[in-house]
Amino acid sequence: MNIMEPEGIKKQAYDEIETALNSADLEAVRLKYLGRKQGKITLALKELAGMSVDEKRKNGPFLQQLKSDIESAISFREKEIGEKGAVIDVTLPPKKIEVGHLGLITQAEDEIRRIFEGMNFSVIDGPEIEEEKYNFDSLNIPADHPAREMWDTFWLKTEGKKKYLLRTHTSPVQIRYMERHEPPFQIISPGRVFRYEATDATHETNFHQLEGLMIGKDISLANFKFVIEEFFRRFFAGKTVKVRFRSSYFPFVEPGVEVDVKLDNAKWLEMGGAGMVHPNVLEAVKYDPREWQGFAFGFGIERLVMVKYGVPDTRMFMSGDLKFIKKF
Ligand code: YSA
Repeated sequence: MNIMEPEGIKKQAYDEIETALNSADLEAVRLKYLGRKQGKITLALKELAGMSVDEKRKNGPFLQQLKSDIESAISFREKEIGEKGAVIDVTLPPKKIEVGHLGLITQAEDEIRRIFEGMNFSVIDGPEIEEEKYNFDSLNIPADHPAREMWDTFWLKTEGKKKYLLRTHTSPVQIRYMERHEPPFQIISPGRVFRYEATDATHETNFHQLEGLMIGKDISLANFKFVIEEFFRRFFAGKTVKVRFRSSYFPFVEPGVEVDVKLDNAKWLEMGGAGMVHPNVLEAVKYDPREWQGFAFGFGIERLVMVKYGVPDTRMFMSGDLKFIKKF
């Protein structure tokens, strides 16, 4: 070391200490300057022995000070690294960040929305925590009605006179909408529903439904048939789907049907229920059933997606299985 340039040495040592990223880097700096055999400062101190008294007086204290300054700087940096943990080296190539994407059900909901908006339907929303009145009573299913057993219910706490539950279907949205709007209109409402029931390949406790409602003058089941077949044609684009309507019963429609779909060689799968809105339901929202009629339907979104993409088990949607999620 040229002891005539101690300021340059100090600056260089400080730079190296400051840019040290971990304790191994710091140890290398310590050895370079303070190492017992080859350390630059150590060697310079050893050189003092061969110097005159005047030179010793001139350089000795300064070198001692430099040694102690470097020691302090190293221990300060050591603490800093310890507190921060590993210091980020911005020159290293970054870790590959995996970008997430919308889940299959959300993607399907978006597609369903677009198709129905294209047929002039409005998209509306409703609450998942629902009042008994909207989930059942106003849909022509009073407390003692045996049809309540069709929907195994997660009941929530009663507040005052109001009984709350996790909605078992999206049909309460029909009532909420009709209470606030005058016909004619056509709406859909996709959303999450809950049922307290045993699960299997086609049943989950937590799934999604697509509600639809069209009210106007002279609306008939033929209108429903056209709308739903047109929806299937667009949703299952390019695939041959067969649709069948079976007579069925829901207290809020008369007549009622169930709709099954079959793709190519697959089995028939029940997609949902539908029918002409029951006069009692229309009267409950103060519509005159002699003037206004309409159809309503409720489809399982998971079921639609199962048919479209050949998903064999509805429980896969909620499994969190990354292999399944990344496929779509
Ligand atoms: C009927 C007539 C209307 O005018 C309007 C709507 C409806 C449908 C009615 N609200 C309802 O919920 N009927 S349903 O109990 O038969 O369910 C409709 C569809 O939801 C089923 O056909 C099925 O596709 C799906 N579904 C029902 N339970 C399910 C399920 N999907 C997954 N897991 C479950 N546990």
